[in-house]
Amino acid sequence: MKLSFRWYGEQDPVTLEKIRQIPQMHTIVSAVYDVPVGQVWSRERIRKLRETIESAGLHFEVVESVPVHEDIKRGLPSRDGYIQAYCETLRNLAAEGVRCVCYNFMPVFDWTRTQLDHQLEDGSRALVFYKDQLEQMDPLSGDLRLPGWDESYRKEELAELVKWYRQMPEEALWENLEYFLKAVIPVAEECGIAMAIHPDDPPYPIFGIPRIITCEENLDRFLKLVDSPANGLTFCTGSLGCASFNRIPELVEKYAAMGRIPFLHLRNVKLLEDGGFEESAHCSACGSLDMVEILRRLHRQGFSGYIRPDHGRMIWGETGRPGYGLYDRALGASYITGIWETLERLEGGNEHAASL
Ligand SMILES: [Mn+2]
Repeated sequence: MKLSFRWYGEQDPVTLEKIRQIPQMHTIVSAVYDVPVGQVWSRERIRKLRETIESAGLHFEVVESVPVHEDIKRGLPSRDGYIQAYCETLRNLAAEGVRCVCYNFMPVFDWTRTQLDHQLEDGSRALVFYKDQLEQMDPLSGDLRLPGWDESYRKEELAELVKWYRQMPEEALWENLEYFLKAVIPVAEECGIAMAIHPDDPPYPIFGIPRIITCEENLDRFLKLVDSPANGLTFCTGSLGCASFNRIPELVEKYAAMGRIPFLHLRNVKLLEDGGFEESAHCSACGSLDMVEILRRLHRQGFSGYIRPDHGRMIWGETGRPGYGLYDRALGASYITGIWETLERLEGGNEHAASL
């Protein structure tokens, strides 16, 4: 496996120099952030990003994310132009050495939490999803905003979009996803990029808007839409794992064995009895997922893709982008490398698995 870490560019308070000092760090996961959704990322912009990352002694092989324009998800006639632009961005990324592109197909709202700074018992702060808080949120107000969501909508536009999606059947979203994949995956194959869809987070419909990348049955269906190694998953243990119907170790093993996990987000969540959840520290004892079992099954399959610690809590007084501070994610990274090294020793290095 190759250890990676998300970086939000020059504005990120977590600098490349700091990330470089996390033991075994290999690849930066980043994006060109200031190009409007739907427009082409130029070779020059990507090259500049790559050079910045490489000059800090790291690689730039994974992009998270190239966002998919809403018109593609809605299946509007304008989608063809946006898909063309998407393909051109992929070619430009490949030409600059990018090997894997994460994206998602969630309508309007990206990942959703009800609070970003909930104080846990030990004094750390974490992202949480509480059912009672969710009931207080009104998606039609146009006021819902979370970091990372597309900020370009005006209030009224956002409300209109929500209303529009509420009458969209799930099957229509599947058709639009298939249309997108049939255009994009051949280009990804041709230029050597693995496309990696991120599961919906949380993995069930909220606010009455359809969500489809949610569970084993749907992941199977997704992978069959275009049956190619270039059509893969960003297997996010925390997103899929915040629904108790997803058995994470089994799923990780199944899709890794199929060669369909180019990229993995590793984090733990603590499931609450009413279906809500809290993001927790990475280690198994802190949440509901068995992280050793997940990594053991991945290791057994000779996993050689990219792993990054996912969200971390805010600890030691750190402030910054919720979920993306340095300290707790660095602890997560070291926890992952510790388990991986143990697996290499005890189970033997799989000849297919690139050692760290
Ligand atoms: Mn994730």
